[in-house]
Amino acid sequence: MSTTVPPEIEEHTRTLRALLHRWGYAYYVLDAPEVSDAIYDQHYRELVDLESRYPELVSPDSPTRRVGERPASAFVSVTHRVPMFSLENAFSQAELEKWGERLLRAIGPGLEFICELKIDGSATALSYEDGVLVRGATRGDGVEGEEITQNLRTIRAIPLKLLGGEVPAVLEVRGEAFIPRDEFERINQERQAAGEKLFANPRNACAGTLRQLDSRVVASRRLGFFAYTAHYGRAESQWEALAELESHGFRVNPHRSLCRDLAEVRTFCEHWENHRHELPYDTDGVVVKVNAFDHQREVGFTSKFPRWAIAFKYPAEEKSTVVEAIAVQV
Ligand code: NMN
Repeated sequence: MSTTVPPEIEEHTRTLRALLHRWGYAYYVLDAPEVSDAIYDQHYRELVDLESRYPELVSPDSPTRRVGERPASAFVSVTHRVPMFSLENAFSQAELEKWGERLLRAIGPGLEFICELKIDGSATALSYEDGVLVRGATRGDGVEGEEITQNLRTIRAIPLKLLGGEVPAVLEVRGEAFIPRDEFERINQERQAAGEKLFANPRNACAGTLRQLDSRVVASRRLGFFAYTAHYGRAESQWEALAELESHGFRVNPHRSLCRDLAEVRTFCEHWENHRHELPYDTDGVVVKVNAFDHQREVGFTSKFPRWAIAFKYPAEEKSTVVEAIAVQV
């Protein structure tokens, strides 16, 4: 940093940033604000003010750097450090059980499954180096995606810098960016008022938003993010990996379950098939994985998919909203 910045100002800037990071994390990831909006905003404005008075103080991990920058002219292709595979689907409990029984035969006693909600958004890859977010990309074809770092930085639940004392030199995170239902309605109302084409559903709205060349548009929409995979971490199982992601400051979906048998897997899937509409975001199924990484390695991959994971898809629903609306009016 330049010597023209008084050391006490430098120190104060660091303190402000640390406070805003902590309060943003409590607010956006834990859903448990530590201070009022007025206090948060007052400190935020103070930091903006200092950074504009002393541009030497601006750093990429500052909470003020989430607001979007100049529009890009095009997206650049990037090769994922670890390919992003797609999952085999199970469209019925019978198919899911057939998959589970095959694994039971291959692995035997001690096999555990983990169930996670399948969020209906856009799969994205985040790369952290020495704890700092250096790149974010779309899934693309799983091998190559488009670099959309600037857009992903605007999502408040994505840490610009990992939390926690010891951070790995490299951490590859996978997660789902999504648009909550109420935000989807708000965006469509805004588009209708502007005479623009409406988005068909939150998933399309999310994909369309992430491919905006102007990250200020992305910043103006409230996207959410749930992390679900960590590569190069310390965990020995998917359950531990999710806890590790939480310890680094990511939002991980709380509705997950470690299951000792297929009956427990079935109970989880049935529960969420019936209760999914109570969630403020769309889900289209449940991802079931073999929990232990040793067991995952033991069964490996087919030519297309990992053998140790499957996506249980809820049956597609009839579009009955209009009928319901009429029924309510009568
Ligand atoms: O654009 P950001 O900084 O994320 O803030 C958006 C809104 O969210 C602001 O109104 C701000 O007050 C609020 N917010 C509140 C807290 C808090 O701890 N009360 C934290 C982050 C954002």
